Amino acid sequence: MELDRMCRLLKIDQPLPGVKVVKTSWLSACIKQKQCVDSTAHELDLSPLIRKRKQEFENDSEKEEVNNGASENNKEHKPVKMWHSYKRTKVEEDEGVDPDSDYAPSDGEDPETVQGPSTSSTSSTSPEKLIAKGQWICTQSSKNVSENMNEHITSKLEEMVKKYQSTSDQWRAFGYQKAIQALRKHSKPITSWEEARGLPGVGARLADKIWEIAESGELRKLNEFNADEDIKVIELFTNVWGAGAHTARQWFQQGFRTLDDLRTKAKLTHQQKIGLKHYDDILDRMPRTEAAAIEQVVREAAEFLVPGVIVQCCGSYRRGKPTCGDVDVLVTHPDGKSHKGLFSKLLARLKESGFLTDDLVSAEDNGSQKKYLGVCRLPGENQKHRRIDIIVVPYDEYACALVYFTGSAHLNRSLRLLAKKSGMSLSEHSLNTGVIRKGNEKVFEGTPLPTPTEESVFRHLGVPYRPPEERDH
Ligand code: DCT
Ligand code: MG
Repeated sequence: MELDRMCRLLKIDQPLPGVKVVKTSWLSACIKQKQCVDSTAHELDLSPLIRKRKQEFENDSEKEEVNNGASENNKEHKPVKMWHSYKRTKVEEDEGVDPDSDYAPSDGEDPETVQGPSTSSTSSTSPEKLIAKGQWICTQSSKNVSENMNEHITSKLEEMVKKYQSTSDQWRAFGYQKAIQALRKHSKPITSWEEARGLPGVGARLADKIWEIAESGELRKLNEFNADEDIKVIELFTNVWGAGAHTARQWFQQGFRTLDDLRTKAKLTHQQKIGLKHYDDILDRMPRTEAAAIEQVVREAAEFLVPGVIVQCCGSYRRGKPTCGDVDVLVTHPDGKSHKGLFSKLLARLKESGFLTDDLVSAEDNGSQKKYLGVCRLPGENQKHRRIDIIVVPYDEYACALVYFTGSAHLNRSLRLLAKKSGMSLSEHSLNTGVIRKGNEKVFEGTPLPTPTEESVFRHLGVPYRPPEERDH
């Protein structure tokens, strides 16, 4: 049976990780022997089919952005894994196989873009040369990004991305994201199928979809998704914090259809219980004034414990967004040592006052940085519960942590890729030079460059400095 046909019959988008597919001979053998026999001899090897399928998607959706020069582009959607790898692989306990694992090794760099030779080598290309060769997201101000002339199309494609993400179809999701990016950059509304097909990253099938929206304002496939009660339920479940697409699908397969079903019948992790308890609050974005008030609560507690401490709200808040999905608070101390021991004292104090209401990840160590993920609530009537992340970092990692935690995620991917292609390596800890890679593997970590300020990080990378408001890519 063809893989596509099998997926259609099973109503799945791709073979489920860890699920074996056996020939009917296995069933016959079980019946004959009146027991569940070992399936090994009867299993279908799906890997060539999966590879073929992946290749098809890549061919279709990852046509190189030749005109844009840098090959950074088509990898840009791949999630940066760092702190966030925790959220995906452990907290979400997603897939058994991390859907992103093909794309981002633990330091968050993209293995596919810089294919090192088989022997050890460093890339000798300077960032300036790389920048001169193509358009890098990180060299541009997000404010200069021209108006999206195809908003009517990209908004529908964005909905498709969400659907595919919740059904674990990462390849399709990437394909659509890539098309969205190309459409956003396109300086005029799409007026023909050929024009859509000519966009970088857009194959024939995606061009069909784009053209369908351009012509009719609708996308049948999206309407089908929206009408599909099963997908609605899976989406509802995917929005539980700590539940990924795989868990959502499992709950669905166990017969659960509502959040109440989950509350009363599902086996939930600690994080999922909290996610359910504050389901609506967590999904709701807060006004930036509220994020500022939350930052202030953390600042007062930290200042009480260690005078002179730096407490800075990063993420979308620092980028000047009017609303924030969560509050990302960075804490450090300019004396280089008083941050030590502060993490647990600060959390204890914030819990004591009732400000921190629920822990999601109470302490995650990342080198000399520490991170807390939880839920907080401002004092007073009618306050909502809000997601808060707190990181405490040593002062010598402050600038790199600040760049990372401010984001956007998209900008971070671009900066890291530029660093990688220039034989450097950027993380939330440091910017290293002289990194040696063998293929995708780092065989020598390199030497940290002095990065006292964010400006210095940008300068080493040959990228014009952008204030946070211009990093909202
Ligand atoms: N980050 C990253 N890669 C990711 C996710 C996040 O580099 N995959 C970085 C950049 C932003 C920072 O971490 C905080 O992340 P979020 O809080 O998830 O994003 P945000 O930009 O603050 O947006 P939101 O308003 O939704 O919180
Ligand atoms: Mg945030």
